[in-house]
Amino acid sequence: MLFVHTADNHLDMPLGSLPPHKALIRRQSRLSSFSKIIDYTLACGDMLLISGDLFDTSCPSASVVRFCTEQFKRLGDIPVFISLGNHDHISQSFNFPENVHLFPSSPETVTYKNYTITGVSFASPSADFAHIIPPASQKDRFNILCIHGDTLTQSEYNAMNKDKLFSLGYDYVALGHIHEFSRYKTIVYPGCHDGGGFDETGEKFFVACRVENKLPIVEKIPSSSLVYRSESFDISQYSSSDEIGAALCEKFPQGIYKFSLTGTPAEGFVPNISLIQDYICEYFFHATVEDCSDTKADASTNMLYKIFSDYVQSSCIDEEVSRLALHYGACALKGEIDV
Ligand SMILES: [Mn+2]
Repeated sequence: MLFVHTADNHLDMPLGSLPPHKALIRRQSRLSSFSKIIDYTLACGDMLLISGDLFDTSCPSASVVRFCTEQFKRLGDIPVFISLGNHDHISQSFNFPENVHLFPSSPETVTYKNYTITGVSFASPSADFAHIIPPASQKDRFNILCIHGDTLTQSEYNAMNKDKLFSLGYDYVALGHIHEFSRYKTIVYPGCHDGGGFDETGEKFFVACRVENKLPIVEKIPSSSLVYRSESFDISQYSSSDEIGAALCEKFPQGIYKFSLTGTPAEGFVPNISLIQDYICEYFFHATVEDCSDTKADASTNMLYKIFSDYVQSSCIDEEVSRLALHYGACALKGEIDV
């Protein structure tokens, strides 16, 4: 027995941290990574559980609904059980194929093979149904609860106490809402399947759960098509912006990045952020660079130097000339040379 569990796919999310043309490409790649979950289920799963926020809104675009319909159809007789969440709460009926079971707004238990699956969908953007979830009922089967909700904070999104949830006796609780993988006893958040912003950094997963002697053996399967990362990079040993650009491309794998430059660069050298950005945008899917180095700190305490370095950097001069200008400018401001 093996089933697949995913949640918080937010398939049509706008991806606002990317420029529009890249957001479009990224939305497609997030759909492709979702189709890999279908591939996996088709290859070795008894069923697919989706515990809410499959879509980013309760009125997803016709094209994304069509995409899901096609994907679910590929599963043939393998069932898909969906409990809708706060983002995609019940507001319309979908024309999903017959193998898809959408849970209603009050708890319902379905039996399939040697499983029972209990689920309930959000009927509006907020919900509070933790107190009406029935305990696991069929001791001779593997009992699963598939719902969306928050076990971490007191929130309006079906807040649940983890220990109370555990005491209901389910063999596996398939949760959604928190976009990061976590597990507490039999209670599992798979996290989102593929990052959608810098609040979802790092590798993302879906869960493949094997059942052995009524125990869930949980495996995280990586499913990101591209990973969001916030990275700091020490530029102390560099003296040109091109070198920094080259080093970033060499050191970091493909992805979507927010780089912070740190450290103390060689005297007189001020990294040219737009030059570095131009250099690395050829390589990474998307990357932004922020100067957090000591140069910046010095410059901000020395207004005159800042005005001077901004002027040099905005002038279209050769980088070597600009480096020398900043070096001599810094020395002159410190009174180390006469001008
Ligand atoms: Mn979500």
